[in-house]
Amino acid sequence: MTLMALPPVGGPRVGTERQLDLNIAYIDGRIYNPATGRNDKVHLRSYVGTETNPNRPFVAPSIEVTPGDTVRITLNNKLPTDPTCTNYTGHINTPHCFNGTNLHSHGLWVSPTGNSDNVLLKINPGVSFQYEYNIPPDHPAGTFWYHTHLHGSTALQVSSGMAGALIVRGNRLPSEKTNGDIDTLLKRRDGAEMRERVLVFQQIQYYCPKPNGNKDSVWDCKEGETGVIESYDNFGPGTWAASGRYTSINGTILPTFFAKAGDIERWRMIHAGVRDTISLEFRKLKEIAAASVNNLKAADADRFISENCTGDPIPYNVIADDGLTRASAWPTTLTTLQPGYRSDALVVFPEGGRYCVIDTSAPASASVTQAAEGRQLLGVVLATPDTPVPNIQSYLTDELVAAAERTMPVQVRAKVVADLKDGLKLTSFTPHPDIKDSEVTGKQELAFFIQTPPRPLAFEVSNNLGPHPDFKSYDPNRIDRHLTLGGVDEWTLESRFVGHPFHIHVNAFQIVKILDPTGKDVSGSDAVDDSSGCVDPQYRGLKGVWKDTLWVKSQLPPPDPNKPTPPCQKTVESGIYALVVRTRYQRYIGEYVLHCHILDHEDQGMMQNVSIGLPNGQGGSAAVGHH
Ligand SMILES: [Cu+2]
Repeated sequence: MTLMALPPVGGPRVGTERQLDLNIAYIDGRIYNPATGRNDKVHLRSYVGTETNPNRPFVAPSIEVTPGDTVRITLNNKLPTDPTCTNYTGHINTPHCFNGTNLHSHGLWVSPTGNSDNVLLKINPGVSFQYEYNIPPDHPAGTFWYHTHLHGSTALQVSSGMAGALIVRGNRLPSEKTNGDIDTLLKRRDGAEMRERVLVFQQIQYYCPKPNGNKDSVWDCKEGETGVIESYDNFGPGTWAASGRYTSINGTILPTFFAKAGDIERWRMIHAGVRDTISLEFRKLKEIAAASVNNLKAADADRFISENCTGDPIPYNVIADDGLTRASAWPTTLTTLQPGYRSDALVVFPEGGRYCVIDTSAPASASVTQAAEGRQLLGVVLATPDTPVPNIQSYLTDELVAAAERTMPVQVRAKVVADLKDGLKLTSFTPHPDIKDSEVTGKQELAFFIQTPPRPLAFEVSNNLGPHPDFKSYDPNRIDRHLTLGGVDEWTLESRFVGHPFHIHVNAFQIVKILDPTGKDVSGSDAVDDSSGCVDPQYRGLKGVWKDTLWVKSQLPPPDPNKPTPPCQKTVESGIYALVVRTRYQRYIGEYVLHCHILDHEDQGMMQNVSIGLPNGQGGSAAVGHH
């Protein structure tokens, strides 16, 4: 499988307006299945953009915008009529209205109300609606994404591939007073832009219903059968591994990327999947193994990687998390991407040859599946030879310093260069100033929880972390938190039952500290998080980083007494993590949501309504909205 770049779709540009039509309809297509070597027939809901590549329908078109743009996206819901959208009598937290939809611009700092990033809207079959995102001129440039977000059908539609990249490009240079866009630094010696790849990772977990109703064999799609996603019954713990499906990249399974040794590439990675944590690593692939990659069963991938993806992992540098440029590049060999995360990395393939792009193993408590995961192959890079790069870190530093000396304004040039030479600091490119202790005006507490049998299964959120947390499932008619515009809250996030990725709309947050169950801060640059019994690298270096989605790690359920305890699986006794983050409520008012980004948990109730109101002038918040 060869991967072409996604064609950017900004739609026709009129002044600072951009327009795009997205039709939502069932599409018949094919998805490559490495286990059988066949292209499985699938019948899935999909976004159909005016310029979508017909060969890769199950990833939405990339949208590119610049700060100051008005983006109009018209959703035309052409799915069949669905009585569970119009005459629903069931429970709000039972998945329903699979043909209803709406749109969320994940990570954008725009209004959450009216016809903007309003996920409380419902676009039923047969209805068209035009969203309007007014992207403010001071919006950070970075890697964002969009996806469907109707409570009750979110996981089903995103798992069908209804997600795409939303890239904000900026050309603002830093000055003595204001920070600039990292885009202005990433230039080659010849003045051209550094090479860039937009990578949308998706986990399309289609199944093939059997005529005899057998549920165990639904992952085995025979010739002539059609893969669908029409139920939540096949979501849940263990199903991803059982399905044998692969994480796709830009709609392609096991793609090949063509690169040149020594080029600095910006990988804009978006975890648009729901089912599986991605721990990204690059290793050299033995030449002799290259041919066998295309017929690789997911269950055999771990063995394949051990035998063929040899050598040390390739070091690379993360420069932005969730689209927001870091104060310092993070040198690593492994990045943990949870559902909803973005990661911008500068990657250099040090010599010619083939490289494995690997989703490496993660400890159980670090992953969506809540099980110690085997490794998966995501794709292969074919790098043409050039002058080898023996030391990536010093090479990257030299190239970025050279870029800064050519491109940065004279007033800030010395600072930017000194920063780069001091461990690749990027302090002239961060979008938000740090939130100091003195700025904090209030606090919020949040805990996630899943009620399990013998009690009825329920997906819940609490507003307090005390001994008697008030766990509640989502109620569309209840505002769970009243926040005040201009306020700055310190939030403490916990999970009382397995891990969940916390996501809040509108305003990003800054990570203050992440305490493991013993009270040790595991977010420092040299911290070691080994509370699960294995080293988990995902929190290291996150102190001070801005994000909009963050994994809230927790204890695991008690092990099955009839099975041996797997490695890396300390359980209830090991307690819970406390994540402390701060956020400013700036510019926008109205109602919006926070939720778990394992989207089937969200659909089943792990979500809250929050409202930002104007200050009432008396130290409180004035009521807003219809409640
Ligand atoms: Cu969850």
